[in-house]
Amino acid sequence: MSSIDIIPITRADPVGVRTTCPYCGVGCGVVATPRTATDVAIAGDETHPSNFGRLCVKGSALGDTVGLEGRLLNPKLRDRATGALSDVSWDDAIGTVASGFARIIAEHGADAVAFYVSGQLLTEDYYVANKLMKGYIGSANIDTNSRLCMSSSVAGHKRAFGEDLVPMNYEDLELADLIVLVGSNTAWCHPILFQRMMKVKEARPDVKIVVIDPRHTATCEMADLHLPVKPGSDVRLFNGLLAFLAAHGATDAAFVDAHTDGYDAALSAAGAADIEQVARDCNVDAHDLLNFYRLFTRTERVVTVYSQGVNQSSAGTDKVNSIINCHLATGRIGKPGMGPFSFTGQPNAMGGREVGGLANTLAAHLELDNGNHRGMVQTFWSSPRMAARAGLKAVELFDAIEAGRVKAVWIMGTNPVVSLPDGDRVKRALDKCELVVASDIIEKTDTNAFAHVLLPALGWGEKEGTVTNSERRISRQRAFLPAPGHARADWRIICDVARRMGYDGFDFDAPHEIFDEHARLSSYRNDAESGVYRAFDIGGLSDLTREQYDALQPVQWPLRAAEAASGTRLFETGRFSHADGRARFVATPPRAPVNAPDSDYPFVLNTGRVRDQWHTMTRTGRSAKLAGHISESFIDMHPQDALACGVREGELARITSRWGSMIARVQHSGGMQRGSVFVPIHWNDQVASDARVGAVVNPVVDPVSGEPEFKHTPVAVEKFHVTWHGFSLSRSTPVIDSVTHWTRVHGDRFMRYELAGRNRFDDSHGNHHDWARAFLGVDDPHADWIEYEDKSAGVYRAAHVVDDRIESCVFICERPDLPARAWLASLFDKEHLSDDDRASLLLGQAIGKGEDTGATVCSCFGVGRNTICNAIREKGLKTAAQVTACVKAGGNCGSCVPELKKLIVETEMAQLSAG
Ligand SMILES: Nc1nc2c(c(=O)[nH]1)N[C@H]1C(S)=C(S)[C@@H](COP(=O)(O)OP(=O)(O)OC[C@H]3O[C@@H](n4cnc5c(=O)[nH]c(N)nc54)[C@H](O)[C@@H]3O)O[C@H]1N2
Ligand SMILES: Nc1nc2c(c(=O)[nH]1)N[C@H]1C(S)=C(S)[C@@H](COP(=O)(O)OP(=O)(O)OC[C@H]3O[C@@H](n4cnc5c(=O)[nH]c(N)nc54)[C@H](O)[C@@H]3O)O[C@H]1N2
Ligand code: SF4
Ligand SMILES: [Mo]
Repeated sequence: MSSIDIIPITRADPVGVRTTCPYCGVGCGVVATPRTATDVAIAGDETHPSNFGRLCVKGSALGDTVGLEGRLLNPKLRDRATGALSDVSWDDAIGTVASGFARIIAEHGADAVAFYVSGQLLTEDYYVANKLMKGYIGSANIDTNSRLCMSSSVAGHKRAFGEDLVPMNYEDLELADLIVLVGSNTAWCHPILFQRMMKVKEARPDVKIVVIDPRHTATCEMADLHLPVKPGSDVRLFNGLLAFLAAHGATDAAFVDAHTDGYDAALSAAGAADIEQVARDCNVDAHDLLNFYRLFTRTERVVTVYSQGVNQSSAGTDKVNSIINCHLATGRIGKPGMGPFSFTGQPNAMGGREVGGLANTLAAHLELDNGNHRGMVQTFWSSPRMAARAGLKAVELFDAIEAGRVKAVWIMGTNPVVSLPDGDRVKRALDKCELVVASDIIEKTDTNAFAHVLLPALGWGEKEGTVTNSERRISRQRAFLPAPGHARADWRIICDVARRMGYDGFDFDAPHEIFDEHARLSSYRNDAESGVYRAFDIGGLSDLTREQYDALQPVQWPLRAAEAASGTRLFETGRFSHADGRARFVATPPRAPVNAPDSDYPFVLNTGRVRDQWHTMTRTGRSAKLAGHISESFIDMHPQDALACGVREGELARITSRWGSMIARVQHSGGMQRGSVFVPIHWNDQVASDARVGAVVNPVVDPVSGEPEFKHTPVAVEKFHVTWHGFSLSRSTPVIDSVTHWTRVHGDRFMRYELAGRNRFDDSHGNHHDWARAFLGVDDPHADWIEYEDKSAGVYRAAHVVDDRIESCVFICERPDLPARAWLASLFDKEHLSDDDRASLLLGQAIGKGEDTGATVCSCFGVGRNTICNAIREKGLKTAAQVTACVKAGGNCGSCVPELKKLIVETEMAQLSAG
């Protein structure tokens, strides 16, 4: 392995660098102050208009994730015979990629190669990737994980507005009197926007919040009304609303006449305003439904927020349009405090859409299926060719790879083995593919395991560029750390390959040059007369010098060259982007999800996110602080459903669909309706033995957008039998192959493994002692080894001590009834174990250290559930603010406040029923 160049930071007086959070689409400003190359102080940027200084728990923990552990720091090639990876020079790596792509294009045509990119790339990276594939290679086989995320919104916006436009500003959330959250767990997924809404609600208690979600989520803790709809029934609900608005004379006929087309057809497709019938179809209480419809009818200032419960559906695009229809019908769009608001998932979902990173779009909001647009872009680029038709959308793309039609793929900044539906098929496809190239910051991912060429990219804090957030605000990501090892910026890697393939048009030396080209293209012939008007125009940001680009303040588009100010909400003049300037209603007759539950697969699998993890955990998974909240994957289900499946809370179960299976621990959050199960998306083969839920998800897609139906797969649930449960904490990696089921959890000074096994511990199958020593890798017979065994109860505990410091320990029990992990973890902080510590290891519980604090609720201050509930009970606390004052929980980022509210209610209920 070649050496890792780490340039030490030797600033006597560290300077904070203003940058943007690399996680969600809220796009919060961060001030990062590096103290060393791996130690960075993180604070919210008070001047940033997204967050005004606040950060959620993931943002606050960014400092934990910048270390070099696990980083990919050298280009690597895989030996096809042995499968081994070896370091190569950049020159070799770029040569291998360029010649590999060129050969396959020469032999099989441009459509035999593809890029699969990501809404986490910076706009500059994305721009050159798209330019290379569409304008130089001449294929549109570039698609992105935004296909899995925002493509139904993109398609819905285009149908309604004539362009992919999110008209809203964050401020509109504060100006609204009613906020409807559809398929959005805002409290966990867009926490800073959630906090902004909560602040308004505190100041103006009349503001109403309605949540439409099959699950009772943390977001519901703050809602006035929760409609636990039948999964997939949103179109029916909003069609019913449209009919209700019409029946009650609540539409804005003047707006509809002046600015829209298609109202009558949409209304007639919506069906009758029959509350009872809609309530039955959506499986909600008719009274609650009527309340919602009335609230919507009488409140002028309504914002309808939607996220993945809407987009990730086989009717995703129709869901989007059924929502927009209600806003168009009431004229509630383009005005303060009202409109449809698609919250974007990834930090640069919007930037990717601006540069046309989807297989069916062109750059700068131009259309691939429009010959005029194609000609314009080709002229602007002076490129040798131009893709003539739409390329393959993500799911189709991997089908084509499996079928051998696409023979080379370059994956950048995404982990499709984990995140695409039918994940085992993705594995098979990549396994067959002639040339798989992956650019990542981490070496070991489920996807990189299939790559022939690994390209080390610069990560957050090392790279320079721009991102665009949910309200169309462009912010700079700035570097504050040195480039580690041989990692290079994504844009540079792409340009290096393009140049090696012999293409001009990629002679960029710095990201501001790319941004300038992007800005100029956005305003190129962008006027009403040319017939290619589009609202996306950042001509006002052309010609920025490097210094101006470096100093760029967060700024919203549109920002036309002639205009000094930006930041208006869109559609204020009632003009939309269709050629005639009018918006379109879209008729959305309700459709049932493609795959319905049946007797073999009786439950609907819903998948989504948890508060403290980001996607496939390559970054958040490295933070011990973030691991505390939820450390293992789980299957959340209704207790009666669990009973029917023969599983109890805390036990392991296997979920199976027609596509695949996975294993996780059953839990009852109390928020699931009967017939539905929920599993988080984050855990994968790097961190668990069998917890990749993507393997189970059906590959059904929305017919318009191609977005997968991640929220609706028919599945069966059965108990996963094991003979023992356990966990280990160790400073070095244990021999995990001998364990049936495991999950790895990052600790500060150790790795924790949650374990379960099927083997018997007895004289003929090997005893606990031998197993534990082999597992922890202790072969010295004289090792300092503390051990306790109760054969009749199937309980075993052992610890290995080196120089009076704990090295590792393992706890085993026949039942899933194990001691708390927190006090054991604290032993790893000690240089010397006391006699009490040794005794407590034998006893399996802390001696004289008070209570078990329970699972972490507040990650910032590490406050556990039991501590919080005890304080609520003993001190009679009634509000989240009182809990914060008493035990600190919720006092930093505030992400746990909805959970504090839930614990207050639960504790009060428990007290009532007890006494
Ligand atoms: N903590 C955290 N935050 C994140 C991310 C993360 O990984 N972790 N990822 C970011 C990204 S890329 C994205 S796209 C966003 C996603 O943000 P969200 O969309 O808020 O998150 P999800 O958990 O995917 O799903 C939202 C909700 O949709 C509900 N749902 C399921 N089926 C239906 C249905 O038929 N109708 C309705 N109305 N609702 C339904 C689910 O129960 C779930 O609560 O989060 C972003 N923020
Ligand atoms: N079942 C189910 N599946 C889903 C979803 C769901 O709700 N349910 N949601 C879908 C959605 S909305 C999304 S957005 C996707 C997300 O899914 P992915 O995009 O697959 O998830 P990430 O873990 O964000 O992958 C990002 C990868 O890029 C790497 N990386 C980080 N920074 C950089 C960089 O600067 N350059 C490069 N080259 N690489 C970098 C990371 O290490 C990681 O491997 O998952 C989708 N999949
Ligand atoms: S809400 Fe949290 S994850 Fe999203 S951008 Fe802000 S700090 Fe980052
Ligand atoms: Mo996403």
